[in-house]
Amino acid sequence: MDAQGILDGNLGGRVSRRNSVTQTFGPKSFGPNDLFIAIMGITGVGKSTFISKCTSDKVEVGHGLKSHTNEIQVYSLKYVDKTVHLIDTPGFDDTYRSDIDVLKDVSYWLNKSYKEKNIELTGIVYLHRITDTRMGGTARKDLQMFKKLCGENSFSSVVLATTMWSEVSDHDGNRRELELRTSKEFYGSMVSKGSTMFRHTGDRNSAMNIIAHLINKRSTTLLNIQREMANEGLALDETEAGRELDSEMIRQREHFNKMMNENQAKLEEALQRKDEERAKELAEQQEVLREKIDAAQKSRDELRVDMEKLFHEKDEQFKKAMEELDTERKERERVLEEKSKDLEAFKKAIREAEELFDKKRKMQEEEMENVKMQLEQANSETIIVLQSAILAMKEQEEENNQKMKENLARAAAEKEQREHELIAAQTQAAAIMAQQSTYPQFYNSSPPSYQQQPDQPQYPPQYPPQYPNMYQSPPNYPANYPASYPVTTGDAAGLGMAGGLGLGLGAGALALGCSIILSSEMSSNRLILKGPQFLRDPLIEDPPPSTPTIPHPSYAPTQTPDEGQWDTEIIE
Ligand SMILES: Nc1nc2c(ncn2[C@@H]2O[C@H](COP(=O)(O)OP(=O)(O)OP(=O)(O)O)[C@@H](O)[C@H]2O)c(=O)[nH]1
Ligand SMILES: [Mg+2]
Repeated sequence: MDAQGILDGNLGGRVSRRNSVTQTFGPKSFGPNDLFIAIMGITGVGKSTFISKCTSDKVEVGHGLKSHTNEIQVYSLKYVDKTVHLIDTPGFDDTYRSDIDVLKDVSYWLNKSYKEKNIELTGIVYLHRITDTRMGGTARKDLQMFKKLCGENSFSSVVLATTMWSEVSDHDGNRRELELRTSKEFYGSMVSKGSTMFRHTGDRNSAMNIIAHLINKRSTTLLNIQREMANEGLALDETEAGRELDSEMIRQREHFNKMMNENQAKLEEALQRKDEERAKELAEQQEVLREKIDAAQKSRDELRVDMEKLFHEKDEQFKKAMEELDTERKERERVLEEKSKDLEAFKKAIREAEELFDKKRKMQEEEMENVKMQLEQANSETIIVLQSAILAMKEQEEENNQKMKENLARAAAEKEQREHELIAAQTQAAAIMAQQSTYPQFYNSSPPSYQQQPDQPQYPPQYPPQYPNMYQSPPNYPANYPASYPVTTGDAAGLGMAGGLGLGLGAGALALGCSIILSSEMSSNRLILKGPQFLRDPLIEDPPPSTPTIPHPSYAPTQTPDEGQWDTEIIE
């Protein structure tokens, strides 16, 4: 493609060159200022959305029916002097993957990070949709698995956060929250062992309050699955979570077996009746059931892996996936380089074409001047010939100029198109790089700083003097604290209703109720203040003057964080 080509309307084919830039990602070590928080819950509860509120990284959020987080991803953010790594986990009931794969992925990450990087979690955020009308089979199973995965000793590092409050009425939300909190089968057993319930209202403040709550605990925890596999050398099927899943699969297999037996009787009956069509249909159903039973058995076998085997299996998968990503990245970089060179060459050709256009126009003008001079000196015989020659030249010139102008305009449009293509190629290359750098194992590149939004308060607003009071949720709110005092009208209705229903809300449960309400209140802008005295709602009557303000111990100033107080160690 050259200048004349452009003026002639020939924009040329794309040049193809092979060239690639390779970039390696080395292992990263973590220090005491690296804190790890896992975000868990069944698929679609809003784990990725929650993370996207905390970090400026692009987090893949699902908007369709298919599950979006297929493997573990780590997103990091700066929080004062800490780097918080949020671990986005795949949810059970994933539409693509079996529960076994999910358990394997989660166990792999937790054990690998613990064994090889000495990483213990600062906390776990377990999300649940408050919109769910009941704790369905999957949610129940997932919660069971989650409890077994963590173990009672880690319950105090768990935040049980409910999402999608905008989609539910206060009445329903309060009722469901109360049921979750009080039922032992749901959160009751965890809350009684130190888990804290939060309402996640869907905004950044709310998400960061939860993160800050866990950071303020200033401790890390060793999960059941880590202790069992990494310390005690148990195979996955011997761990509590593995056993839970195994018995689930046995239940499934028995269920399918029962269905098969029932089907078999129907099949024999159909054969006796010589109802071939029905018999064929039932035989096909039997085949499907047999496949399901085989799959359940295969999954059970897959659970029989110890930590070393699990590492090997996953490392191989990881290596393969990394190689695929690397190939894809190189290809995208090649395309990117090709496109940018192509675009540069094209821009140069356009510049030259514009110069050539000017030159040609000047030449035409000179030629025209020449003919005009001849016309001045012409005699009556040649004057007519010259005049018609001038006319023809003018017409030709106009036509040529018009064409060249149109071709230049087309070239400019093509240039714009190629610029867009280049940007798209850049975005694609960046996406693959980002994927590589956050790929399952560990976050290997420097995390982006937490971006303060101009209209959002700083996290934390004044650090360290008030730290950690501002974000601390009082886990054991004094039982004798007046119920109406820190409660909003909606919450008061909820509590009143709870009392009216006589659900056995004792002082302890009431205390926990207040704790939840405070947690949810803390997540709104207006309540980022210290101490219970600031938590009153203007709509609620002030307590009688005689009511003493009871400072809760958790509001007492604690030590300013310094590296020595964190449980993690520097990893070389
Ligand atoms: N109304 C409302 N919608 C939400 C909230 N959180 C998430 N969503 C929506 O719920 C859908 C699923 O959210 P995700 O963040 O992808 O859920 P996930 O838990 O990461 O799902 P998986 O990756 O499949 O396990 C998306 O359409 C979100 O926009 C919330 O607090 N309120
Ligand atoms: Mg997700």
